[in-house]
Amino acid sequence: MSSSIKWETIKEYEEILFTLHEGIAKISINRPHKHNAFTPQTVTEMIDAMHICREDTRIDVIILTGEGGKAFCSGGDQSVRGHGGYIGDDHVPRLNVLDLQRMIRSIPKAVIAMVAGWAIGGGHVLHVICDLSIAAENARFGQTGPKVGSFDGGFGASYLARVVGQKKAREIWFLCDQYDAQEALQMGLVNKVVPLEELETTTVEWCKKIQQKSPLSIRMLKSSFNAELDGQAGIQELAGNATLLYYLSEEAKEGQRSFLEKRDPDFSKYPKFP
Ligand code: S0N
Repeated sequence: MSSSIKWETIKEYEEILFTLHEGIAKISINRPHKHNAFTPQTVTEMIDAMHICREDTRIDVIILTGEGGKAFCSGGDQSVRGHGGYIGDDHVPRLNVLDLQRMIRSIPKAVIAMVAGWAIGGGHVLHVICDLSIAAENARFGQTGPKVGSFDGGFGASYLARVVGQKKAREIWFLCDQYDAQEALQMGLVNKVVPLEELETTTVEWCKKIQQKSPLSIRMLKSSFNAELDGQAGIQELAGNATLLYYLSEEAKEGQRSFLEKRDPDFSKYPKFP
């Protein structure tokens, strides 16, 4: 999956790589010996990287992927699954991938899943939540929960059903079958399929197309797509963006100025649109 694109390290971690190329951040799970299954530490590192992606104004678009070309992510690492969650060094059981899911969904920048090989279980859910998914021809998709004693009834069920339809989503979960890249394309689970050797260059091309667009427009669209599905949290996200836009207006600034200048605000000159 390697390409000639030069990535510079943003921050060093133990279980992920976090790199940058011309405003494009890449978060890559680096556990290819386990098909990039995630531990609580992997997820904590991904959450930290996502925080940086949100705050760092150099970053426009985020790619989520896995190292090695054989797996995007095979879900929770079953060898550290304990009583009530996945167990890290602190011996506390966690399902912190749910926090990561919400961050991918709410970060006001496009997140693209770059999928080579397996996207299975909780790894499949991660790509589903991303705004766009680009798959290599070797990509394989599926859920395993009912086989390995788990399920994701949140975005993993309801949002999947929004993406592929109720019948297909139930088939994916109830049968635990695996689907190749072309099948995934046909069911609208991915946006594009390319040869493995073109995966990174195509994904970066898509990122660059997004980078040329209005960031506020992309931001508003992402929260608009989320709003209806995400209930109060979705409305909060969209409304937060409306407030951001309002803060940019002279009308809102007059309100702030009048307070600081200890006078009544004069909103009379601002238009009342029909
Ligand atoms: C991906 C599969 C189909 C690939 O098969 P293949 O090619 O035959 O490779 P293997 O020999 O099986 O794998 C290579 C090595 O990688 C290890 N490995 C692979 N996946 C995992 C994994 N998930 N955990 C630990 N190790 C893994 C193999 O063991 C092997 O290593 P060696 O050679 O040393 O034995 C196949 O590997 C497969 O089916 N993997 C398991 C997929 C799976 O069931 N994943 C877990 C599903 N559940 C979740 O992801 C939970 C998500 C979650 O946290 C959650 C969140 C919200 C709500 C609920 C949940 C929940 O708990 O479900």
